[in-house]
Amino acid sequence: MTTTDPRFSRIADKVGVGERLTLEDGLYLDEEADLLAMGRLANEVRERRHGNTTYYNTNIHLNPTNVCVYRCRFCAFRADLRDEKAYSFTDDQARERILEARSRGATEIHVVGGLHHQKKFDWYVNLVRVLHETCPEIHIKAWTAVEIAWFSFLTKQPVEWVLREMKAAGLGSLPGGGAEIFHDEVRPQICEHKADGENWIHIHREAHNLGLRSNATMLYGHVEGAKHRLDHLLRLRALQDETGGFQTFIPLAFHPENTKLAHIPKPTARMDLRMVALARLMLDNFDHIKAYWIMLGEDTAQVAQSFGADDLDGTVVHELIYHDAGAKTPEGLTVSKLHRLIHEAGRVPVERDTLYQKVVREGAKWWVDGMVREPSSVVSC
Ligand code: V47
Repeated sequence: MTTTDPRFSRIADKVGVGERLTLEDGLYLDEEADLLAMGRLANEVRERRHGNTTYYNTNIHLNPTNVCVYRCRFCAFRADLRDEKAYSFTDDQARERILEARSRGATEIHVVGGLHHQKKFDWYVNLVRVLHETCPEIHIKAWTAVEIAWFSFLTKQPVEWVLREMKAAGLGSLPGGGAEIFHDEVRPQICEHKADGENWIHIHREAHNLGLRSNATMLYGHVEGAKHRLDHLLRLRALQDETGGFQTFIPLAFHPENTKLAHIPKPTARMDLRMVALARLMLDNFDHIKAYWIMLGEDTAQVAQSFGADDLDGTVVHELIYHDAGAKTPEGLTVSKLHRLIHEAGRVPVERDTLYQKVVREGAKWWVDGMVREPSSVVSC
């Protein structure tokens, strides 16, 4: 133990016997606790759940359009219709992307983008259909709750209808984006007009009720404070108690470059590690905490594996949202590089698919060597 603070000891005792931490415990951990002591405690929880395993997946990203009706102050990716950088994928481009995914041996395509005011719901649902029909074996993790809310607005149909349509077209699960910070002291300051915290929670509840799994995120390091972060985590924990439908929590560090909040410095590695540990300790009903290497950077993602994280996300390949905002990481990583990040952290890499089924491949080489790899078998973790 690196601290003698009795408040920390009480929290450690609770964690030791699996007792749930309170809002007050969370505020103390966020604002005052010794970082190394907290990291060690979070690491104990992580090792109790996952031993020495760190998960990763072979995936590819597709951001079908950057044109967006919203003007989120933290976003560097969005464009107006007539901007030089504005783009929208055609069906052929979508097909090409998923065929690239297949040729790289990907088990997942991650699809999120802007809310294009000239595209109808059909354009979005057709994209999922095209991807699914081209490569039905690749899991489609698509649309943040904010996009689902937009589709419901466009069609004047309930969220449940939107989700059923998407599922019928081939949607496999929902990513965790669009959550930002739920608290209404913060949300209007960073993403005015878009689906509020209650709506985000409602959409994930509906998805879980339809048997779709989803992820959850929290964007930190901008104008929020500890009480907003804790409010966010506790709302996620409450929904998870209700549905059990979340798979993983991903703390997302704000990247300020090219955004309306460019004056705010990027969170430090200390804050990044504190958020990973805080999430592992507070979200006692989440199986996984993801250290998304793209946004943490490879170095911090390595250390995060000893601060509560058990997953690094994947190969990614085409990343725009963070790179438009100044991320210095590569846009993708090879499987062998991911293995290195995990091995060097003293962990054992295990490839998973989107639903955390273990992927077993045959042969010693990976797609990085130009070989087509399809999952040879998938077994339950
Ligand atoms: O909702 C946008 C964030 C999210 C910036 O579910 C920014 O597996 C920092 O949710 N600085 C989208 N963050 C990405 C996302 C995600 C990523 C990886 C895996 C999964 C998953 C989900 O990115 C947005 C927003 O919170 N974001 N701009 C920025 N400048």
